[in-house]
Amino acid sequence: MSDNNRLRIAVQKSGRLSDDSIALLKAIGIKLQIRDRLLIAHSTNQPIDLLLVRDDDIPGLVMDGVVDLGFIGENELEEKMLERQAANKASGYKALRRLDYGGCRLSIAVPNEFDYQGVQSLVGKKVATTYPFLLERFFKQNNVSAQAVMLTGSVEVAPRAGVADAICDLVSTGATLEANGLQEEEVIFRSKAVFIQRSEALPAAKQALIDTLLPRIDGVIQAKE
Ligand code: PRT
Ligand code: ZN
Repeated sequence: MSDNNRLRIAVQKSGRLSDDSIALLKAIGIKLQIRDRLLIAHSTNQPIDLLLVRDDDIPGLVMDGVVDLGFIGENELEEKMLERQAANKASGYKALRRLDYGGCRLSIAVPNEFDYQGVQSLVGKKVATTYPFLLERFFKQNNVSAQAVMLTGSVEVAPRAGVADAICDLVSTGATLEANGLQEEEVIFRSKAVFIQRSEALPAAKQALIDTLLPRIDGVIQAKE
């Protein structure tokens, strides 16, 4: 069993947020020994353990109080919060710091030949996405009656495959959209990585440790500016 006195931090195991999150922890003085394939990594100089998981799992681990802290993209966090609210599951968390990496936007894009005249052009259309709750919230806020079609991957090929009329996906440089003959039309959410804590109060010693980490994170971010 795990030692309950050690701070548990969920970090993406492998992906766009992994290296920056682990580099940040190292930069604030946490020594880590990370071995491939292992779910847990222990710090050798602090009472801290990392849980290395898929990013999709991180909001739920924090909201269920399985871990104390997590590094996650705001897009994934907000989507999971809406999903859990709809299912009446715990969806609370505390955002501790917005970070300087993982920047992207969640955008609606249409095929180049689509005659887009604003959001009303989406009425009656199918929009493929991995973020159905964020997309449906956008539809509702804009009084658009359209259908979100859930795809966990290859969203950008959905229009060509005849599965959807448009897509709603993460964009950073825009190269993927361009390569797939898609035009970005609406930015529905802007995201960066965030450092979050479970909403339930922690034992004093754990909270005291977190309170020493935050100024060091601020220092690292400021030094890069
Ligand atoms: O395996 P696991 O589930 O952990 O990873 P994942 O494949 O779900 O996530 P990953 O590692 O791809 O992304 C993790 C997080 O990084 C996202 O949730 C965002 O918060 C952030 N992020 C930042 C991005 C991007 N930029 C990004 N460009 N996530 C994905 N993309 C993809 C996008 O989906 C599209 O396919 O990159 C492509 C677009 O990039 P451009 O540069 O061509 O516009
Ligand atoms: Zn994921």
